[in-house]
Amino acid sequence: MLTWQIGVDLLVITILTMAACGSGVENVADGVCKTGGCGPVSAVRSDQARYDNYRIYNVQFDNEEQIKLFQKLEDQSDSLTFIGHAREIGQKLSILVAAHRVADFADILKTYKMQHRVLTYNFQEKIDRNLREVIPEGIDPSKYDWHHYFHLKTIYEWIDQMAVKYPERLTVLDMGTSTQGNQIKGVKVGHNPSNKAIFIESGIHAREWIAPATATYIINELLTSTADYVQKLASNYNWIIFPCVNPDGYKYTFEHDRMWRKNRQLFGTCRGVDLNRNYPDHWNTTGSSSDPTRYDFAGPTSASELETQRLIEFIRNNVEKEHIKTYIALHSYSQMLMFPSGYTKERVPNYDDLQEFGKKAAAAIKAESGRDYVSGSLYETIYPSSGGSMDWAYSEAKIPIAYTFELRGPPDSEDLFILPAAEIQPTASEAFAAIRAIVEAAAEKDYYK
Ligand code: 0X9
Ligand code: ZN
Repeated sequence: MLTWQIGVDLLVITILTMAACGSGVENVADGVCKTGGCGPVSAVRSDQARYDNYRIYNVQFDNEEQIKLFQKLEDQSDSLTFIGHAREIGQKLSILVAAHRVADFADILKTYKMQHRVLTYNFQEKIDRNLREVIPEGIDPSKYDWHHYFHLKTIYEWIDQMAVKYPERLTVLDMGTSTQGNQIKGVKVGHNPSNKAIFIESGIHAREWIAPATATYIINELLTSTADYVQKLASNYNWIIFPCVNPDGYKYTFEHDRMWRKNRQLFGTCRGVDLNRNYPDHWNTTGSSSDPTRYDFAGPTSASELETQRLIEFIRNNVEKEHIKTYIALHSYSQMLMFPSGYTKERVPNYDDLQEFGKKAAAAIKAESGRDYVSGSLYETIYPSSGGSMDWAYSEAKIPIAYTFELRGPPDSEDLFILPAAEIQPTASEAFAAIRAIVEAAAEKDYYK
């Protein structure tokens, strides 16, 4: 019976796919249309999450009653995806509301007289458009660019190809494997053993596709740009860059759920640890959850996850040897440049320097693209959270210049994490301008002596 049902399922999928594409099932890979004329192909996959008629609301909290109500609401419901938690008066929060909860949710807003805006009426449209911007797996990695999004496999093949092209300047690094056995691959650009190193981590959150794309953009710039300042950055520093430190999650966003954030560790009936809550620095003390169903689940214990252990081990083994003096974690969205700490409002010893460099970086972005980025300590800027990689890198690995970037879009983005591919290049370019500003300002203050 089961076999028969599966057989029918597959048949229906095949027929629908052929009809949708008009030219055969071979045009569809991983829910992505190769010809561009397929429409929302993901609709025909039986095992892909869909967000048809899901709405994004942006709500504002004007009193304690509303805050308490929304804290309760988040606790009670898995059909409301909160992008952050309800915390303080004046705060604005985006919430993705499942289609079947729209009426109920609108009623709550009305009943409690809450200021709000609807940012998006059908979130699936955003996802469908975004999936059409993905180049199918299996393409020649020389076609890699910053106008589309790419599968993990293609990113890794592109890295290997760049290593062949630039053998003197690029070394492929292997951090080890993830929970599900995927490689965590990175690069070192630069070979002068006395250079100080800049470490960049991205993709710790699976759905933030702009982060790995920005990391590969920076690798490419360092290797290919003829601009004077880039040449200088490439020859005066070594760059250690891991574009995808959560490969299982990243793959899952392409294959099953565009909104997945955590790793894919199994906890009975649900999965995933938020790897940016799993680090052993004031682990699970604030802004994280002990519940594995939550998006910010800190894990069963600190550093419980293989991906966390791999990164910690890599940094411990290399921080001295490679003179790592700067740690950058790339995320999206909200347009923020944040430094430690995440878990406390107490200021770190070099707060003033980090604030000054952050301000310079935000000014560099403003000058380049006109975009507004806010800088400040993580606790003050976005929300309190503990167990983040940046806090660990700063406090335990003693890397004195540490930032977490929240890349585009703006805090009230209608796309949430689904940044249109047309914005990859400008976003990556402004992020690189910010890193340049931080590195140059830190150099002036002798952080790389
Ligand atoms: O919540 C997060 O992990 C980050 N925001 S995101 O929307 N990209 O998920 C920012 C906070 C990072 N927290 C620490 N590093 N402590
Ligand atoms: Zn993130």
